[in-house]
Amino acid sequence: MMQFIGIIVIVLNNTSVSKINYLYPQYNFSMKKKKINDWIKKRQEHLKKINPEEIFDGIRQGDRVALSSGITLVESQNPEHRQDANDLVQRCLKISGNSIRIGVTGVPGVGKSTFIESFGKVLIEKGHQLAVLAVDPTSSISGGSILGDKTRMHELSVNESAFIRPSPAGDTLGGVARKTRETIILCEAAGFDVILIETVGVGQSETVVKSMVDFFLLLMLSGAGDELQGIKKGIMEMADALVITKADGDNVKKSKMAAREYKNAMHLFPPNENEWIPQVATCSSYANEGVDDVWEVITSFQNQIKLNGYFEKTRHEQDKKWLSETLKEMLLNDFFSDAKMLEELKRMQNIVAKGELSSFQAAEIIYQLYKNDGRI
Ligand SMILES: Nc1nc2c(ncn2[C@@H]2O[C@H](COP(=O)(O)OP(=O)(O)O)[C@@H](O)[C@H]2O)c(=O)[nH]1
Ligand SMILES: [Mg+2]
Repeated sequence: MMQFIGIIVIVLNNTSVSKINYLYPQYNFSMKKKKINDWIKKRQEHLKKINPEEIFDGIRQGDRVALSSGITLVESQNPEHRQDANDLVQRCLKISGNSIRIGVTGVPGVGKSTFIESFGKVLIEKGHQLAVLAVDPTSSISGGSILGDKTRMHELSVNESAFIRPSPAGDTLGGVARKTRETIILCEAAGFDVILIETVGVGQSETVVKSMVDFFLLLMLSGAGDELQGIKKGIMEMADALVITKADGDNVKKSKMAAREYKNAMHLFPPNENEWIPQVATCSSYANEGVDDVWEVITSFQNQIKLNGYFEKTRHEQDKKWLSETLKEMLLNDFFSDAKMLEELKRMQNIVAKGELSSFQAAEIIYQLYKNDGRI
């Protein structure tokens, strides 16, 4: 009887896979499943062998394999790895911080990855070591910009002075951001002195990236209205420099005009506390024009705010912010992974829906229950 059931299950499984394959011939799901399982197995075996002390020694010597293993440890979703990851980050923290952290943002298609490729080459020629990270909360759903980035950053990805790591997968933007922040520390400990963080322009991710970088670069297209570009005024206000991309061919004149308009618009923004005046420029990654100038702007920014103390001050403020953010994330995870609390929440949702209690009263009751459970 058991064998019989087993056969039926297999037959059903095969049918459903071939049905999916028939409906979506562009994807081979049975192949994909095997590939994913192999990858997970390989990753788990790899993590078993990881020893934070050895990784730290490797990272300190600038060993890329060790750095990749360290990042894999930091990114691991397995709670058993958390302590080792914390140990590693703690060790790296002591030799980190000696870098400029740059956030690069703009709507998809504006030319971020292509810009990073040519900007990266400029930096490497100047003797810098460059790490490129990404914060893309959509990458775990869509499969991400990983593929696109690898092809756009072809030369960088094979250069010994550059290290490219795609966005970590995660359920929440907060989770993705925490992992990226820890990855910055690991990269710095490995000797990378310029950290570029590419973000997809989807609103919230910009704010999160702003809170982990020293310099925030906003790339814009000429000719497309602000609304079209999905860029909110708030994001323009966060920018330390605004660069109009693709200023080549027929686009040169339009780009210069757009730059002038943005310059005027930015005069109206309130002045920055660090006294930096945001710069507006144009560039073409294709023609390699204006790319050097962006680095010059960043260097003068760095000189100015190191001199007036805001470089350190901002980093300390960011550390404080991240302490509370991480704590919030931990508390939320603790609550929402508790079956008893979730059951109570569901019960209260029904009561609130019937109008027997207000949302606030219900929340208070659940919170008290959580507290009395000794959770806080
Ligand atoms: N003409 C021109 N096209 C560019 C330039 N930079 C990028 N592109 C093109 O714009 C498209 C989007 O570029 P990509 O770097 O992937 O944008 P991202 O989505 O912001 O990372 C690609 O087709 C690029 O080839 C440039 O400097 N000039
Ligand atoms: Mg990209």
